[in-house]
Amino acid sequence: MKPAVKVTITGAAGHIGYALVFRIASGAMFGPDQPVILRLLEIPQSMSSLSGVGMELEDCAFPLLHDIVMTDNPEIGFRGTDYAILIGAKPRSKGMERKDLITENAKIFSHQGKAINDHASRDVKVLVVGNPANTNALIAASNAPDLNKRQFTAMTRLDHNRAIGQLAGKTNSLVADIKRVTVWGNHSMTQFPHIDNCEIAGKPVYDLVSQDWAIDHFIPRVQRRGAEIIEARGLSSAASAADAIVDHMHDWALGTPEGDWVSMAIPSDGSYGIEEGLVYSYPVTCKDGNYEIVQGLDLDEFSVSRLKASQKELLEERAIIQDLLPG
Ligand code: NAX
Repeated sequence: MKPAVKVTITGAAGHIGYALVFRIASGAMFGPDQPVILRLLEIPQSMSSLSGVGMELEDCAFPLLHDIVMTDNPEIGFRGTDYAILIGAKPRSKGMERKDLITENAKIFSHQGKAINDHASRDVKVLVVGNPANTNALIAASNAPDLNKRQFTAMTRLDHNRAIGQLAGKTNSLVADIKRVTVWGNHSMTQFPHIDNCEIAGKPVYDLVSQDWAIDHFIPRVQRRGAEIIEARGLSSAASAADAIVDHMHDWALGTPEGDWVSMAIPSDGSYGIEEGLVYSYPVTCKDGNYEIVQGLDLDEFSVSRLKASQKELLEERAIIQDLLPG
């Protein structure tokens, strides 16, 4: 049997954490032959609730789950970890300005970036989910000088999956037949779900839907899907977010299928004119634990303007937390 991989999950007692940990322990993330050790990190106030999650994990008797560590100490939580999934974040409270939310969360992610730098495996792969996810990933990466910035990513896979879901519904197609969807930019309302390169069952997408539909219905629907779910459930997305986390880490570690790509927010290398260093969502392919940006896609004027709008928002977010970026 393979040696167990260590997976740290922050905010493990929260809504997304509760929907996620059982799937990782069952083998959904790394496959049915890969044992896992879960390191669950919470804040002191949530440790009692976390102990209940731990009991339920034990009660599942997952054959692949070799150990569970539960802690409110980041040093212990990140010790030797191979995969770090940073979900725990401060929610926006009543009357809180967006700027305050960004600043409050920046403190958490700078602290956790340092702890990952000092205690995690040198090959750790980090996924930031807690919002504002792209900027939190930038802060965490900037506070981990001994690691490569490429080891820090943020999640736009839920947006990517939402885009595929909308296309499947509209065209009455199978999800498995939809290829080459991209979500560019920030995980926010400025994200740009983009289907110009998409194929459905081998046909160009615009044989099946019009460009007007894409601009007037599809893009805003995907951008607002989170709000639509909150309105319906009275709670934000949890199971679908957990599913997207499984997909993101699975594909990063084990690879993307031939002929397709996925969306990941990663430190920009300047591709497509985006400022180097910003954590920006691109189309990527993954192989052997690495990712590469898909190059050479044609972008029309409308698309370029959407990419720039999301970049502008990320630059504004970065300006708010500039003093937490060392150097
Ligand atoms: P919950 O409030 O249910 O859970 C958050 C958990 O994090 C709580 O148990 C809390 O005790 C813990 N926590 C807070 N600060 C912590 C810290 N410093 N260290 C460790 N744990 C800490 O929120 P949930 O619905 O699970 O959402 C979590 C985050 O995901 C939010 O920031 C949310 O906005 C974000 N999302 C991001 C998505 C994405 O696609 N990138 C989609 C889903 C979600 O909205």
